[in-house]
Amino acid sequence: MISLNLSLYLVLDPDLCGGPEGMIQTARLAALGGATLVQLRAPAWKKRQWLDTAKALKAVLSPLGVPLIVNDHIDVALMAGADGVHLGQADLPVAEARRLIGPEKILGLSVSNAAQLMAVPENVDYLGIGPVFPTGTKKDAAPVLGLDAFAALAVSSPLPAVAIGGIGVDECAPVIAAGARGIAVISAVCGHDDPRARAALLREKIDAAKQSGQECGGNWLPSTSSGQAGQTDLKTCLRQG
Ligand code: TZP
Repeated sequence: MISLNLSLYLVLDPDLCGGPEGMIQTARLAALGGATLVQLRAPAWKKRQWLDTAKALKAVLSPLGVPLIVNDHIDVALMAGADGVHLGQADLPVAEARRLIGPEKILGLSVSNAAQLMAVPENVDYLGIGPVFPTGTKKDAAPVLGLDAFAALAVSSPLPAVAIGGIGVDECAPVIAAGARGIAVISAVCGHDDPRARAALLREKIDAAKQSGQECGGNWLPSTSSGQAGQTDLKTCLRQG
């Protein structure tokens, strides 16, 4: 599989990023600033717009070594040569999506509660868990989890998880300490004057939080079996450090 660094996952929104051109420009600048993964997400668009924009994004992101993920539309991902797809709970089933995209591409799945987490099928590479905090960006978002419920899900997740929903600069450290492998953001980068500087600042906070976690034993990532005890140890260590 393409190497997967979930640290700073930029999700592009046409309204907040200024349409297709703004999305392409934002993606390029954010990747230069430290975004590690970019997702094209445009629920209101027609397919041709998806395809044209996905191809343009792939062209700017490939030279920078940043994978492109396409939300929902497997046909668009394949035609554009994207690096993976991200599915919501109401999108096409994971098993069939995997069959279409093959074993090498990245496959992500959104999860909003414990029942969905328990039901995560095989063949998924990462989870997006949220919304962790209130967000104005996704109108039909699931109920807000809050940090503690997010931590409970992240700790019991069998897969690396990114936190999504209402995350800005100040939320990076708490969600990483709660077990996120990275953060996924829209409004924290899209629509800002300087997306490159925003991405760099977010990356700095994320990397610092991961570093603190490692200094606190490094056994707290959700893909390990440390569970709730590891989480408590981490919190204690971070408070002391
Ligand atoms: N899924 C859950 S919350 C959300 C999505 C796509 C929106 C996140 O946007 P923001 O602006 O980072 O809160």
